[in-house]
Amino acid sequence: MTIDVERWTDYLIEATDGRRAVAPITDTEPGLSLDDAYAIQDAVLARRLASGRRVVGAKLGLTSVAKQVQMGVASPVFGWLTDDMVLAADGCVTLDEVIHPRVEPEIVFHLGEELAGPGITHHDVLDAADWVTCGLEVIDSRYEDFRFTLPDVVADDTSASRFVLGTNRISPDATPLDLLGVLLEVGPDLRETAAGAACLGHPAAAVAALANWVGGRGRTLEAGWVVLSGGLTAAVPLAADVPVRATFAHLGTVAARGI
Ligand code: OOG
Ligand code: MG
Repeated sequence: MTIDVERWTDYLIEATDGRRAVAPITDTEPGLSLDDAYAIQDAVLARRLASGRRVVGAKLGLTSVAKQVQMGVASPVFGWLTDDMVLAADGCVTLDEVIHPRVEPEIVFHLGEELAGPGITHHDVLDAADWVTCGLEVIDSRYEDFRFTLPDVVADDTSASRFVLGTNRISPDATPLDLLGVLLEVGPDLRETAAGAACLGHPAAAVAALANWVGGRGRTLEAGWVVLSGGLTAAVPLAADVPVRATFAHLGTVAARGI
């Protein structure tokens, strides 16, 4: 590895804490590899944990064609969720604390048992999860205009910023998750529609892939964690006082708004 991991870790933490978008790392380091990027992601997380944060789960990103097309990056990615990212059930996001937030609807798993890859299948995920709910992820790329390449977005914890969960929890096998429809509304306007299958064919298959990827890096998905399986639609900007609402079949409604 030829890159200076500490330098880029400082760079991303300062952007987050200073609420200031910065140029993608690859503008300066065009050779940034995916391994370099995950090393920066790990170092950013380690700093956060050293300052008192706690991991509460993991996330997939760029698991739907809608997201891959919107961001111009055609490969799924993963990142980590910490306790400071959890929003109250009203989904209010203090806009002074973020840069340029966007919102996307996701199917969310809560793990009752750990998932240790490799070899995890989507059936293992359905067995290990004790409940499933809907969520809105608030992404907030630290890069100007959400402009990034695959290694850039990985280094930046895949734009993780905040998330809010719905209150309706169902058993993972209560209904076929690939057939769950979702409507995404901004204020009174219907903006996007999708089904669970938009997420790599089945959201549980995406979580299985995640368990296997992190397993390859010596990590497990732990009991008690939440896993965001990835945005089903393109993300929409979060503005002051305009509610963004996702309504899912069987899972109910979850909303977020900027304040
Ligand atoms: C990267 C994060 C993508 C998802 O669900 O697709 C993501 C981004 O779009 O900024 O979280
Ligand atoms: Mg997401």
